[in-house]
Amino acid sequence: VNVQTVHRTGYHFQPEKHWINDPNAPMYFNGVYHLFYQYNPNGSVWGNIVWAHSVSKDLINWINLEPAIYPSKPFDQFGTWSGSATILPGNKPVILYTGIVDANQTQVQNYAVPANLSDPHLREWIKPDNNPLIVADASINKTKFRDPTTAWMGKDGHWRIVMGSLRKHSRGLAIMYRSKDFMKWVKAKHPLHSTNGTGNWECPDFFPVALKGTNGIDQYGEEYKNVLKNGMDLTRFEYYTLGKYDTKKDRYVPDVGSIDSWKGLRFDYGNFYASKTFYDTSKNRRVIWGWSNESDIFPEDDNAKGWAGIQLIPRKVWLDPSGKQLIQWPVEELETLRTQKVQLSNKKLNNGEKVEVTGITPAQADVEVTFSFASLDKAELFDSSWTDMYAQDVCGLKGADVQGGLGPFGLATLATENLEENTPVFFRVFKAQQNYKVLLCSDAKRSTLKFNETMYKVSFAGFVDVDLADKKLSLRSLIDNSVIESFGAGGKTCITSRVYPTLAINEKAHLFAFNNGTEPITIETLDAWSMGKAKIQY
Ligand code: DQQ
Repeated sequence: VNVQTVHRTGYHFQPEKHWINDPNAPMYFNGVYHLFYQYNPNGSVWGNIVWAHSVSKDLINWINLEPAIYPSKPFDQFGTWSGSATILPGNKPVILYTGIVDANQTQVQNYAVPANLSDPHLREWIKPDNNPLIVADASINKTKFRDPTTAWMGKDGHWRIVMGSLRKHSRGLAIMYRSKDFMKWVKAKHPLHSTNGTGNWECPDFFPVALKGTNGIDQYGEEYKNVLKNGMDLTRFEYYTLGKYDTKKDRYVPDVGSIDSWKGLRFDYGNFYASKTFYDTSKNRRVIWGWSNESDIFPEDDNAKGWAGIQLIPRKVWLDPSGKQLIQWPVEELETLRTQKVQLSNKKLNNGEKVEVTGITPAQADVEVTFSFASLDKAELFDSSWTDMYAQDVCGLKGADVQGGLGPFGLATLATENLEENTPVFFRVFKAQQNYKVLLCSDAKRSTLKFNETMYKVSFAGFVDVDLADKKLSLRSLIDNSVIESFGAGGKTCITSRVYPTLAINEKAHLFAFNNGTEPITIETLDAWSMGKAKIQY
């Protein structure tokens, strides 16, 4: 099988070749979704970054256009880095992006506008001569000053944006600027928010969520909370807090109990970075896009493939009724790619048993399963020394084949028949001092037999804050050749893994449900679909 194609995805967004990273300026405009993204037109490692541009009617099938923004002016000749779109009154989109102006990576903020608003695809973008709009003042670290957000308007009628930055060595900053006319921007006295100890913030995203329901909001009405998300460039993890944006003081304060640091909540506990949301007026929803890097960490691997990076399936995002976290779910349009369907129900799995899901294409599938169990009594004790550990460290200790009490049970994806290669996605329930702790793991440890030395095969994991009263746990996994995106408990905990099986590829891949805990598990229902290919027109 051709190295270039074997791990290419079937329904995730990828260009024909070369490197991609951050999704930029996603927006819905006049009936069309626009996705821009960081792209190297010359190779499969990061560099020569331009804004590639694709458009879609449904967020799944895409038409690739010419790059929309690329280095060409003194204010961006060393790079056109990430940014966002804002739709101004009068239905006029504008993009703010970071320009790199010299070899020292000095960063400024620029704008671009469509050359022709009546072109349904907005193919050509103009970078007017009054750029840059914002340059760092002496108090700002000018090589860490980037990734402007979508602008929002305050009650005073002035626009606001934030950029990610760093003060001293470890304080992450969301530096705020205000403007009356979108052209002249003035730095606010205080950042919107800052946190010591996180390191530099990249790709901040700041948006309101409704307190009730699953619809998105874009305005500051009465009933909202805010989300602030930041990317940590040191670890390539993002975390978010929930909190309240005080529109008078122009400051954001995370809720008590919303952890504002490395150990906070994540949109995704796996390979997911530089995400960005937008408000989709056509369906009154907020949609989040995330980028997933390869995990074959040597450039030789990406050069051999000829491509690197995918965009994950866009997810609808809303506030959990508890108010303590967000929920994410793949956009409903993805379901149009479902073809062949199989179903299992009421299937009991004793300790050590597994059942194969046949009749679909396991290398390219969408699986939804609900597990139930009779009792919580056999849950293992949660070791108090694990309290300070990351969930992924616990998953590293307690893999899918380490027998437990209530769990591990779940799906073995991209598997060979005997599981010598497989990426298990599974639950494990622990009994802690006061409550139960549910761990969801997506463990790449045995995902491939090849490249053992060079692969980033992490046992990604997150805890799932779920009520076990009904003694059920649900899981959905989107399996697509080299990616598995999993959604635990209806989208409370999401994990993406990138994996490169050598045997479990194409029609040789298998899918199983398994239980390696002493408590018997019942598959109440399992629905699995073969997934068709997304149409991506190059
Ligand atoms: N990627 C861009 C930057 C951003 C980083 C450069 C995050 O603007 O901070 O390609 O992945």
